[in-house]
Formats: sequence, C-alpha cells, structure tokens
Amino acid sequence: MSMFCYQCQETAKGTGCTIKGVCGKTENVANLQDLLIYTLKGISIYAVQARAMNIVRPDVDKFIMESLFSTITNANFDRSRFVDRIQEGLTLREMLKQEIIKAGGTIPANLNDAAIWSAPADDFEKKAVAVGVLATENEDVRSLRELLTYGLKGIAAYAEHAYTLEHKEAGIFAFIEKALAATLDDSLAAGDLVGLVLEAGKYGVDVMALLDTANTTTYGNPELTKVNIGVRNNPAILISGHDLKDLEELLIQTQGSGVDVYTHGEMLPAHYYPAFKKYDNFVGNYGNAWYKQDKEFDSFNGPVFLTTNCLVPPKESYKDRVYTTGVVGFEGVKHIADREDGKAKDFSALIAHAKSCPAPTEIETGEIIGGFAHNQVLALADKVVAAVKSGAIKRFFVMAGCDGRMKSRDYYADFAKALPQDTIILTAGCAKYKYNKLNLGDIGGIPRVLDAGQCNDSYSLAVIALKLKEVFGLEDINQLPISYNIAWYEQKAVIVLLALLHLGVKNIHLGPTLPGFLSPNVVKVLVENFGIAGITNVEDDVKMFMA
Ligand code: SF4
Ligand code: SF3
Repeated sequence: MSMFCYQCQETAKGTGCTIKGVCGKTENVANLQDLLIYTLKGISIYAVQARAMNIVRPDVDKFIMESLFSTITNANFDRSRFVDRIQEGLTLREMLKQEIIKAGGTIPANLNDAAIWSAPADDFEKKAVAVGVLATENEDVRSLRELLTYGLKGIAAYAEHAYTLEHKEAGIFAFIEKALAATLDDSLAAGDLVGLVLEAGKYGVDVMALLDTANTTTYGNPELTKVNIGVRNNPAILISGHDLKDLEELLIQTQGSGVDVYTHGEMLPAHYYPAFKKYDNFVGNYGNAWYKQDKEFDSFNGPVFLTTNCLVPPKESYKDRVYTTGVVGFEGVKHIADREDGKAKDFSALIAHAKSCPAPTEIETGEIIGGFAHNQVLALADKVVAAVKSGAIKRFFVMAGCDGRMKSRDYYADFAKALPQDTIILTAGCAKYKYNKLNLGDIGGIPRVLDAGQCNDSYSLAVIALKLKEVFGLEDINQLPISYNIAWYEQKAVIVLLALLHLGVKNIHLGPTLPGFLSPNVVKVLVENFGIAGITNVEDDVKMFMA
C-alpha cells in the first residue's frame, strides 16, 4: 500500500484508495496532504496553549484554515504546493513556540511528535508514510478522528469564503485548533471524540451562518431568478467553484471587454444575488455539476477558472485553458495569484486568453429557476404555510449535498421524478443538477424544486425549517413534514450533515453509500442516536418516506 485516503464518497471499493485516488490524486500528493494535516495538528498543540495565554496569531489561524481547505477532495493536486505549505507550517510552528516561551510559558516535555518533528523537504514523503490515517490503529478511534478532521475541513472551507469577505469569528478558529490537537490525544476515549464531533456540528452551523451574513451583506439576499442555460456569440470565461469575491472581481474586469462570463457547477447560485445582476456580460450557467467538466470544458472553447473545488485532472485538450486560484492547484496549470495590499486579483491574462478563443458551443437552451434561500422563501411564507394547511403540499424533501460521477447517483434523479406531485424538494449544493432541469412543475405557483444555493446555503434550509416549526407551533423540528435524503461526496457535505445533527434533525438518509470512514461501531452510534440510514431503491424509499 503506497497511500491511504478514504475521505470522499467515491473512495475505492468504498473502503479506501490505496494506490492512486479515484479522484486522480497521486500517491505522493495524498501522502503530502497527510503530512500537512499532521503538521497542522502539531501547530494546533501550540495554538491551544498560546490562546490560553491570550496569544492569538491571525497568520496561524489563516494558515490552518487555508491548509485544511487545500486538502479537500478535488481542490489541489499540485505536489509542490503541499511541500511549500508543510515548510511554511514548520516555520509558523516554531515562531508560535518561541512566542509562548517569550511570554513566560513553559513548553511541556514529551510533546507529541507532530509538535516537534522536522525534516528536510526531500524527506517529507518518507515522513508522511508514518503519519497517515492508518497510524491510528483502533478502528473506532480512527473513524472518529477522521470524521472530526473532515468536519473541520468543511468548516475551514466555509470560514475561508467568509474570511475573503472580511467576516471572521475567533471562536471558529479556536475550535478548529482545539479539535485538531484533540485528534492526537491518546487519552481521549471514543465518547470524548463523539462529543467533539457533535461540537463540530455546532461550529458548522456557526460558520454557515457567518458565511450567510458575509454573502448577503455584501451581495444582497438571493432572490427568485431565472438563469439562462444557453449561450451567446461572444468569447467567454467559465467560472466554477464557490468563491463569490473572485466572481465579482472577474465581472468588474470583464465589463465592456467584449468577453462574456458564464458559471459552472457550484457557481450557478451566484446568479441569484442582486449585486451580480447589473453585469450585462454575466450571461448564464453553462453545463452541470463538476464531474461533467471533462466534456463541458472542452465544448466551452474559452478559458475556465476554478476558484475552489471541484477540479477534475484536466484533459490535454483543454488543459492550457484552465486557470486556478486560491487553494486550488494542478501541476502545469496556470495559477492566478492571491490579492495583495487590498488590491483585486489580476485577471488580465485570463481575459486576453478568452479574446483569442471561439464562443462557447451551445449544449442546451432554456432556463432554470432558483434563488430560494431563507429570505426569499420566508417572503413566500404565507403562501407556503397556506399550501401545507390546505394539504396542497404534503411533504418537503431536503435533498441537499453533492453530485458525482457514480452511476448509482441516478437514484436521485429517479427519486425526484418518482416523488408525488404534492411534494416539494428543498435543495442546495451541486446535488441539484440531478433534478433542476426536469421541469417538475409547481404547486400553486411554488416551484417543486426550491434551490437555496451552494452547499453552504444548506444553512438556509435549516433556517426555513426552524421558521416553519415556529409558525406551526411545534416543539420539535422532527414533527415537521420534512424528510432528509442527502447526497454526499466531499468533506463540506460532512460538516453540513454534522450541522443538521446539531440542530436536532433525526432520521437523515445519506447516500449513495455511507462513508467508508465510518466504522461499524460509529455507524451504530449514529443509527441509535440520530436514526441515520442509507438509501435502498427509489420505490421503497418513496413509500417509506411518505408513510
Ligand atoms: Fe480516494 Fe476520495 Fe481520497 Fe480521492 S479524495 S484519494 S477519491 S478517497
Ligand atoms: Fe459540489 Fe464539489 Fe460537494 Fe459544494 S462542488 S457541493 S461536490
């Protein structure tokens, strides 16, 4: 075995990628990611001690957040970026340690190896092999440590988006560091780790609320919007990922340039924000969820810009048209540098490149509808409540989460089609692409698929549920006529799930397969305490949910 990774839904055989990632991640990148996480845990040991002495280093917080984010599935495949990060991490770790000593603190003897190891860059991969996921021998402890770590990756990703819009919360950084350090603590029993996993859910709610505030105060509240899925006859740039600030700066810089901008994948919900509607070159959404990029980037003809996950290793036919930024990376692909001194990123190369390319090839025509984040749905609350009371709406289905290339995910399209006409789908994340073009109709003017936005906007779905609970005077969120059939793929979906558990939601169904990183005993805990279950087949599941 040359690597071990089981953090995402498509992990090999449902148990772990051991030779090469199904996602395309190479063995050396996988191992360096493990070593980076180990380094972050070591830094966190000092960060916890420092914080207790009122020493807070914003550079350390930021480094940990961005590093966690960079190890999310389909974010970064570039070996050299991980080597650089590990080196930077070791330097920060030493600086933090010296600062503690300078402030009169004592560095404990017998610190964990993660806090004291060092090695020349050439030896990183050798070191990495000893510190990966399998270094924890007990299967249940390993499962809980990884579940916690993946939840932290999701928190870090959302915290990074909020941070970019100048919204941050010290408590979120403090929790990330406390929890990372805890994953090294052999004195913690499984019960303690379960407690931390559930606490991560609380911070999942907090960070999504923070990002919601960041997005809505900067760009306005998402509103009901029809998004064009056809093309125009101008050269264009395709922007993907979740970063709205990158989009804003790109729109400003392309204005009047003759270059159009289209969204792909998780950038689709940007169209729902009022702030972006003033750009007449912001044409529409091109294509579908991330995994179809190998075909859709080809036919788009112009440059594509990945602001966050999900990047698929690019085909040679369009690799020279791919640009990454932020935590995203791929060897041999052009990378747009971070902002400096409050200045915008420089997209001139991207725009010049677009001008030399033909316009996108049309792959579909028409419109899709979305923008049903909490503010818009609550504006329709009277209508929704009346429809529930009259029986016109029998049940809501939260089908948030991720899409992916596994054939078994056709289940979600079939499930949406098979749902009775008096049901509404509440969605967020790229999972929506399985049914947002099916024309499932409406109930008295309320569309049967209500898209709240990106995966982080799952927060909106929780706000809506809590509001309905209040309106109907219910004691428990689980008394609402809402079922949860969530599709997961990467680690942001892990934090969305933990956030829902924190809010008290029970009986969530998770598919298309249960996470490979959950040991049988951890699954048992989740089943017994939260009623978590998998999926079976469309017919039986629809019957079960509607019963
Ligand atoms: Fe395998 Fe997923 Fe890890 Fe990639 S991220 S190596 S597909 S488990
Ligand atoms: Fe999609 Fe990658 Fe998860 Fe943000 S973009 S939901 S998979």
